[in-house]
Amino acid sequence: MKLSRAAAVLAATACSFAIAPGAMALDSKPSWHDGHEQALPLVIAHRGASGYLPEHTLEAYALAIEQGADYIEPDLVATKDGRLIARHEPNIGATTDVETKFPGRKRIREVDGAPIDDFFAADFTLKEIRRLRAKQTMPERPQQYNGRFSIPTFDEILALAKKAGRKRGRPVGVYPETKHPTFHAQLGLPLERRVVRALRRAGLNRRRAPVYIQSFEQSNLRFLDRITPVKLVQLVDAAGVSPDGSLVFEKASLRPYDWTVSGDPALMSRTYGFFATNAGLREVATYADGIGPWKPYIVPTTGTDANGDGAADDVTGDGSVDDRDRELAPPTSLVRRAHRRGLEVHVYTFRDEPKRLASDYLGDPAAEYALFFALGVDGVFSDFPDTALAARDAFFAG
Ligand SMILES: [Ca+2]
Ligand SMILES: [Ca+2]
Repeated sequence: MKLSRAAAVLAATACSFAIAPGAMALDSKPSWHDGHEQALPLVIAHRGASGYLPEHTLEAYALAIEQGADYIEPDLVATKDGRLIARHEPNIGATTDVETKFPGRKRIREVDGAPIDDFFAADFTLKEIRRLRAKQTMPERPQQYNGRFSIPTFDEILALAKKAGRKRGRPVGVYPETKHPTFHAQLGLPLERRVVRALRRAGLNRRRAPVYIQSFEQSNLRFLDRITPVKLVQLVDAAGVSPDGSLVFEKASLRPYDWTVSGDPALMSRTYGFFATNAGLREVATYADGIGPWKPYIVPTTGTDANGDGAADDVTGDGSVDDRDRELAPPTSLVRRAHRRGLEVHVYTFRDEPKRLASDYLGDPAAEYALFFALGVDGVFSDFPDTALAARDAFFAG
């Protein structure tokens, strides 16, 4: 029965790591700022409270802060005039109304080796970007805010965090991601020094500042390690999970793109999976403070492949194959091995929608958080910070 299997996985993990729910008292408040060891896993508002409001808008970040998120997470891309703005992709056709405001500006650009026909932030000045309004990209999420919120700069996000932190009496952390660093460098708009300069302007370019910079590429993190004292996180991607629970590496999620263009046979023979090996973790520890793996690196899921075509079947019979058709497999040792090498583990992405939850969770996102908390993760990237915080309260209060 599903419930008992989920409970068994939870119990097994709780035992093997000696962290039973409730074992950590809530009286040790999260003292995560200014370098003290954190008592509770961080809740990182992924693209803001993006489950509720269009992602990467000041309104979405403000809602996340109001809900109590420890960190807000802006993805950063560059404009033509070199300003950093928050967008998940360098192409902005899906997340803004650019097509109606600048219909003639569509073009093909190659992003990480793949041609994309779209509108690109790098072809617009910040002044032009200011005319755009954000759009919800997921059809199952609220659409009524489309066209209402503008596209913020990184400076504006840092200002919001600072102001909101003062108001609530506890810092609002900022967790920027450098998006497609090689792409931006090739355009003559490298992101790294721009990020550091913005942090410096905001008084946050300090080791103990509530800041993590994340990247899916490696060489730009090594460079950042030389030019800023703030904490760095190596993101670890994969393209999918096979029915047998093994990770799939292909296309944009094969390996960091800087490895692909390096010409170095050793790097080109690796996939993202390298980062999850002991050798990979040792390497990451030389330049970063943590890893940001996709969830299945820690709790894989399996599908049923009755017809043997290599793809998971629609077990629930609802006409689509999604996470509800998959079951939890035993957790990996990644969290423990990362901790042994002094690395924090921040996992992405937690979402409330039932179709994004494995069958064992029975549609309850709190069950998923509880499992990852039991496994000892140090942070969760969530589209629904309020759900994450409620799950954290419940788990650590026992
Ligand atoms: Ca991100
Ligand atoms: Ca299904």
